[in-house]
Amino acid sequence: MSDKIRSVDPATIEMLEKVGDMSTMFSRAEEMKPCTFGSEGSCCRVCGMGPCRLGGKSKEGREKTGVCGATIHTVAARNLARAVAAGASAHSDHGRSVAMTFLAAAKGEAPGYGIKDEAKLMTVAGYFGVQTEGKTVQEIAVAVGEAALGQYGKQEGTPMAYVHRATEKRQQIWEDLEVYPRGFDREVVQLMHQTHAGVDQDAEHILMSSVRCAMADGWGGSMMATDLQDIMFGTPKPLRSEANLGILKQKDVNIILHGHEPLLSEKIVDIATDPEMIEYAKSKGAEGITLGGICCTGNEVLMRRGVGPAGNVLQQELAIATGVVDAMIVDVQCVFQGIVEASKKYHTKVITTNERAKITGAEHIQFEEHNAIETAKTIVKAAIDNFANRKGEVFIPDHKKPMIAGYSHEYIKYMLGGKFRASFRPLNDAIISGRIQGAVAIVGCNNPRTTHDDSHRFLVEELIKRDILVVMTGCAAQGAAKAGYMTPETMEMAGPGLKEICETIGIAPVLHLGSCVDNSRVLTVLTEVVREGGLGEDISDLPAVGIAPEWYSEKALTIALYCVASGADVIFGGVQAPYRGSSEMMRLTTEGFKEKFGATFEFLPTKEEILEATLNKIQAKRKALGIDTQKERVLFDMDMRRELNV
Ligand code: SF4
Ligand code: MSK
Repeated sequence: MSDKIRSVDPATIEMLEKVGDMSTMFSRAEEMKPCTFGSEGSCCRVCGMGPCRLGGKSKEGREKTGVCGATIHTVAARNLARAVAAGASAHSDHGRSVAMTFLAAAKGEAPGYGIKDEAKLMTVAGYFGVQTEGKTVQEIAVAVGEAALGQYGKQEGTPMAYVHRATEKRQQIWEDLEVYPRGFDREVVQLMHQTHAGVDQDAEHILMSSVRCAMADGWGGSMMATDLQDIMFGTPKPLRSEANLGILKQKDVNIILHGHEPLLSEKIVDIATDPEMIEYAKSKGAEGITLGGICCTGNEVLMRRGVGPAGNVLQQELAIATGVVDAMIVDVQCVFQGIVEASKKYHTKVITTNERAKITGAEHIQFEEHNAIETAKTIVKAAIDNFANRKGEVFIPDHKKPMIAGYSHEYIKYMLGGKFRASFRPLNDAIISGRIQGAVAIVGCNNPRTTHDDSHRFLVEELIKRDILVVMTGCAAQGAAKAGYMTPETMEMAGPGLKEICETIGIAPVLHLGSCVDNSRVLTVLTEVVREGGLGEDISDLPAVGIAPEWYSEKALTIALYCVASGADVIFGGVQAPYRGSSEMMRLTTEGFKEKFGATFEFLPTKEEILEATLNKIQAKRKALGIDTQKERVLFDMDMRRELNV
């Protein structure tokens, strides 16, 4: 074992002690030294003349190139492009499943699914140009479902519909730079074509195509996933829950919902809370059924149903090692093969459910939207029947923290202005007056190559202390929740201005905005803040930064590119730029992006450097807006009010 601190999360620390020399992501990361060429993006293996490892000089003193002559810049750009295409595909294929289920539900072909938020359906119909007058809700839903699915196969003509939700200034930038996405599938396929050997061999051109592909996700597939899920399952509103492995109960049947898509897990929540099923669990000797989430399936059922997050991505094997997880139900993304090996030591049934993802050694129960309730019943029963098979030492770390989740952008707006005057005005005013200095989105994963949850906690603490509002998604949000930072009490840790605003509005200074696809909610909030006025004309004017301090996934790279293309500065930490072997790529993503999009994509090695850079960026934006001096608060007396009314 190395000297590196593996985690700052007490439940994780205790579980790692408990499992001893069991193989986990933590131990394997210590055993597996990353390959330098691969980690810098300078290894190309896209054809049979290679693999070619670039970097350094040839014997003759020339920059090394591949057998085909490709430079390190081309190779690094190609590697990033393929990661972005994969990341975008993961999010947006999730969006496609949601759109297909949505359409089936609208046509009455998916029992168990329906429309929970009609108001949002009408709003979304507007984005797609669907006429609503004189039509039934069902007709509108069918038209919206078809329009959403149509975004995937669009070939040319007008860009994907949601890009028009951006500010006019931003849309113009996209048009000028030709990064308007045409249709999701086209952007991914074209990018894969461009990165085939002997096609696109210009780093900047490959990079801009990667941006366009990421845009098709951020302002397309991901945003549609969020919207359609909200319409079907309800737009989140704040609710209470608890976070960390301590939510598991020794005497209950414990079911973990893990992955990213809420289509099946929503139904599992329905079935597992059904009194008949609870009786069935009791008939097998359990006291009840406890559900827990991991990763973003966990975030989805947390946001809408209050299911507690049992942990974030690095805790999936450790959850099994508690010995009390009777079934881990998984769908897609961030579900690691190590859980099957871990499950062999205990009794946990790992059940794969999605046609895209089987794991050798796991049981597969295929989810079909046309038969969702029956599938959910079969799965919950399988978990209950497995309760009697527990083996191995049981240990549930006694760590959990209360939390509030469920901050959709609709709710944030409502919370700020009330039902009849829902508006971002109070937030803009608080930023202009300096009570809130800016906003930071801390998003993304955990990575065993950096201390688990450490940067998330550090940045939350340091930012709110300096009057910066923090919004979070993904595993980062779960990391903060496990530290107890997602409760109103956290305002005691906040600076005086932020504290005052939180007290007035009745919120915590750290808001959970949802899963990874819900980073689209961040784009929506930023756009609405710009539209509200007083803080410039575009997202690039706002004192706002996006950070993924513990990223691991290709999806994170996609998110970074669409956020930068939208005008938001992005900083990553932990693992460094996967294209750093190319000085040209490093320039293009920093100075180059600044010139084009008004924002940069940077990788910084330490949490302290991330904090410093974030604060500097926020202050620079405040200065440019002319709001860098904190304004004195003026309390109006009656005479002054009368004067105002004149
Ligand atoms: Fe090597 Fe060029 Fe083939 Fe890449 S495309 S593996 S650099 S020969
Ligand atoms: S689950 S993509 S580890 S945030 Fe969305 Fe967590 Fe990152 Fe997966």
